[in-house]
Amino acid sequence: MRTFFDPRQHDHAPAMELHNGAYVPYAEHRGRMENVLEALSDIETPRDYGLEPIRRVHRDNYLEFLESAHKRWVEAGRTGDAHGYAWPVVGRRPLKLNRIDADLGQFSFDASSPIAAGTWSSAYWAAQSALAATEAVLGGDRSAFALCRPPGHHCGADYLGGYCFINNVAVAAEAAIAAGRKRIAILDVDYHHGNGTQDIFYDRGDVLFVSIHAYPATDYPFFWGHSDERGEGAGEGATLNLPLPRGTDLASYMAALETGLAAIRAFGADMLCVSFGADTFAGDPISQFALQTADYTPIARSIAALDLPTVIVMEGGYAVDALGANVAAFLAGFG
Ligand code: SP5
Ligand code: ZN
Repeated sequence: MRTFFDPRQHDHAPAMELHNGAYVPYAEHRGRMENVLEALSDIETPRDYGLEPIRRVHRDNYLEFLESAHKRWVEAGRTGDAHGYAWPVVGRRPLKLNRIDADLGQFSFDASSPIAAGTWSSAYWAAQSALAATEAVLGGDRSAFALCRPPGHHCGADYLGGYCFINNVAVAAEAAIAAGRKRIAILDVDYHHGNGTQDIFYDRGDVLFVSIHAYPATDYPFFWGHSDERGEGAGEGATLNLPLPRGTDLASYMAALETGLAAIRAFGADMLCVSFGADTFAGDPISQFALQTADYTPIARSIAALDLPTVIVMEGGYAVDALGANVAAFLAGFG
């Protein structure tokens, strides 16, 4: 399977994140990719598809903010990574506030996703990797893998969060639609609910979003991913959330997966995009499912049995020493 990664995706290097009331080392670090790159061979760098495909997903004011935020942070006399501390919980009027702290609150939803000097470059090239994998599949490959870092599924059209800045899987889906595909299914198998992807396509009938994740009553991102969220307007019924309890093992995971796959079959997709997070692994330091490395192969085999052209996009996975093996086990299921 062709695999895409750009070395500029390493540039994003926030130092710390807020976790349980203390600053701890940033979990989504470049060592993750280094472990995966060692486990895979024949990595290709993407070509540059430009900003246009990213603008199909994200609002211009958000992209302008993201590209300039760290520079504005430095100009404001700050050191370290750009970080919000006030959020407009009640409502978000389209205010034009010329204060970096206000904009950090306006365009984010959590306190664990700092913007560092290299963030824009890395997020841009992660999206280009997703576009290269999409181009491979549109060109006739059965499947392709975008080794995206930073990940993307937590960020929406105009907000970042959850270590995510550009929604790579949404960029891939929109690129496929722009190339003439009519109905796209997105299957999100990261441990956390893909709230950004859900928001982006919530009122769309041409993109089915199916997510298997930890119950948002116990796990991040809390405010999305509940089973009664089913889409709205033209998108009503085109969102399917399948939350599972902490401790979930392969048997109960597979039961939920079969439910999700049946929905994808019924939808009649002409292409599949998979948000693959390996944070469902038993040894993940921030997650609580019980999947083993070998489990990723039968999971992937079931997904491959949909027999759809498939773009696989990397999301989370923080058990760094096992990450390459877990990714390789998943990709092996696509044979
Ligand atoms: C893409 C993805 O998997 N994002 C997950 C975001 C979860 N963020 C909230 C959990 C914070 C846990 N921080 C632990 C840091 C340990 N160094
Ligand atoms: Zn995750």
